[in-house]
Amino acid sequence: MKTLLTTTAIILGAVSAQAQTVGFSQIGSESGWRAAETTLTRQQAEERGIDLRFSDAQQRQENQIAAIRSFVAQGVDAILLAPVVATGWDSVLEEAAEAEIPVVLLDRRVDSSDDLYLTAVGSDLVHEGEVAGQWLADEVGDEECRIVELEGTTGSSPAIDRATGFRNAIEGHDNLEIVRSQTGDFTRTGGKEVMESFLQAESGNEICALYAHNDDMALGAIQAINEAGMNPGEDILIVSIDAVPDIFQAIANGDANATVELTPNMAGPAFDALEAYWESGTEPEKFIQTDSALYTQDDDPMAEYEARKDLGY
Ligand code: GYE
Repeated sequence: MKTLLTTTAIILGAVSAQAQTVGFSQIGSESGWRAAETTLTRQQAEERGIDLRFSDAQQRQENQIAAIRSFVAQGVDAILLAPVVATGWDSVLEEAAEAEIPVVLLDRRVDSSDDLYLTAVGSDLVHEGEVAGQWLADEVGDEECRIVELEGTTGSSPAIDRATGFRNAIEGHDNLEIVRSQTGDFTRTGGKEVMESFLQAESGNEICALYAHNDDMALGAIQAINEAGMNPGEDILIVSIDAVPDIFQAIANGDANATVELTPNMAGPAFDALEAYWESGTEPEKFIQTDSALYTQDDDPMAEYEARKDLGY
């Protein structure tokens, strides 16, 4: 009897662990933040005995749709999706729903009906833009300030919402004006190239501040500003979003001024929600929100750098 129970327990344990297979359709590795998200998702899956099937979409929606279809065909137990853009997901999400495979969205949103996914884990993207805009408004006071903006990937929810949030915050501050805005695709190279074109186009005119939708673009822009013989963080104020380690080094050097934190650990809350759902059918909230703290030169940037530098950025 005793041996039978032990064997059953082992089999059951093994089956349930083996059964938890999760497909992860990741956008790519356009930024240090996304690389850290991938690292932490792999770590979280390993710690929980989840078999993670990873797919890198190289920034292309069609690759993500193909990956989701392949996960459905494999009969995985859940799908994690970081959607590169906000639109065009209805049909593939319907296919996963028909196969009764729960989908959890990570860090970005879709415009599909929320009954097509189990939950979405992410920050309040509009609020992030508002925090950045409020910091700049407080920093420059009544001074005239001509702002250039490095936008994220066109059509992505962070690019749309962070632009909206920033404009909400500077509304009513007539001394603050966005004079140029263009996508740098969330990459350092994109940030550098577009900032170079802003500096050329605005030569002779003063650029007071740069608002970048993520730190990687800001770090590329800092290079461009330095190469143009100007002082980033002084001649041009710089505020961005993510809180990657390198931006804290730049803040410590005076090359950048402020960043809004976005935790790369989206998988923790996502797997918690999935485990409760698998175990007891508990339906999570439709949106699991992560915090968005502001960091400036007053927040011991080198200590923040040290705390983050080994997190897989
Ligand atoms: O801010 C950026 C990445 O989707 C919110 O994507 C995320 C953004 C993040 O490229 O670094």
